[in-house]
Amino acid sequence: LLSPDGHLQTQAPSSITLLRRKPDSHKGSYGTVGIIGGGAGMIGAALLAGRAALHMGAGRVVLGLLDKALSVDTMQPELILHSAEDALHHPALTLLAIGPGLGQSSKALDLLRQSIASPLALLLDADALNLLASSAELAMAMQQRTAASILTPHPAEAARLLHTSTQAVQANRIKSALALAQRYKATILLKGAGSICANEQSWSINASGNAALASAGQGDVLSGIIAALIAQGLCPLEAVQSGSWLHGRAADDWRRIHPNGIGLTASETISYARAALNQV
Ligand code: NPW
Ligand code: AMP
Ligand code: MG
Repeated sequence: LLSPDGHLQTQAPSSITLLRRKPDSHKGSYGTVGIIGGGAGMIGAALLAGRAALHMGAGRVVLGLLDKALSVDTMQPELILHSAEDALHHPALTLLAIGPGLGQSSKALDLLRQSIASPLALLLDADALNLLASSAELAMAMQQRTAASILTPHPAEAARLLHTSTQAVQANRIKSALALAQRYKATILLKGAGSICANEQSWSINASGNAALASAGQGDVLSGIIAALIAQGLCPLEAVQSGSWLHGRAADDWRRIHPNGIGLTASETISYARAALNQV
């Protein structure tokens, strides 16, 4: 790791302005996000990611749910719902995001193995990271990938991926993010206050966001946001920088009217992030 460039991101990343709509565009112009997750008891995580991707401008969102209890999201009927296997092989996907509510069953492991072997850009979050951390074979497969890989761990997930402790990750967050980028040949978002965006060449610290985001499902929403930005053409580093900035900005805007920062739900964060995207 030869002292790569780094900076503090205090303003909206300029790549957000690349997301303007052309007058003659159509839904196919804005990509199709595939999201694999939503195992027993955790369908909500996949729904949050899918709803966030729609609100952040993805042309279409296909959810592949492990738990087949749901055939429509009545709160968000725009979402296309499939079994996880069918979604994985959907012909129109621009990228795959796997992990929100995935669980760690043998079926989840098999879906992750197939996703890593896919030629599509791939975002790994939540249980996909936990499964990756416990398989040397999958870690090696990450090195063989030809398309982009994006990992969005919180500190505990990062510690599992680096086979170290959460305290060690937090004691040197930039070094940990760079080590993850190298070990998994991926763009990294190491989450938590002051999220680190990194690839093997560079890093930045996101300055937006606040402790209102310390609530269930916020990471699942952020996965959907980043996936939508990639579907619309941002490169992985731009997408994690812009996505984490917009997610943080959503919480900062919400906190202006809720100054103690208590009670922001992940669902509510989605519409604030959409407003932030439309104001840049
Ligand atoms: P502690 O011990 O609480 O202090 P896990 P998960 C630590 C799904 N979800 N700094 C934290 O530490 C996800 O998508 C489903 C330091 C704890 O030990 C996953 O698939 C929802 N430590 C699955 O649940 C909504 C930090 O991480 C550990 C930290 C499991 O994901 C919720 C917890 O992490 C959820 O998203 C920080 N900034 N942040 C649904 N509605 O369906 C976290 N930790 O054990 O990986 O569990 O993140 O909840
Ligand atoms: P997850 O743990 O996967 O649900 O992700 C939590 C999300 O909320 C990540 O984007 C974190 O960066 C963000 N977050 C949690 N706590 C804070 C905090 N105290 N300050 C800023 N962002 C936070
Ligand atoms: Mg999470």
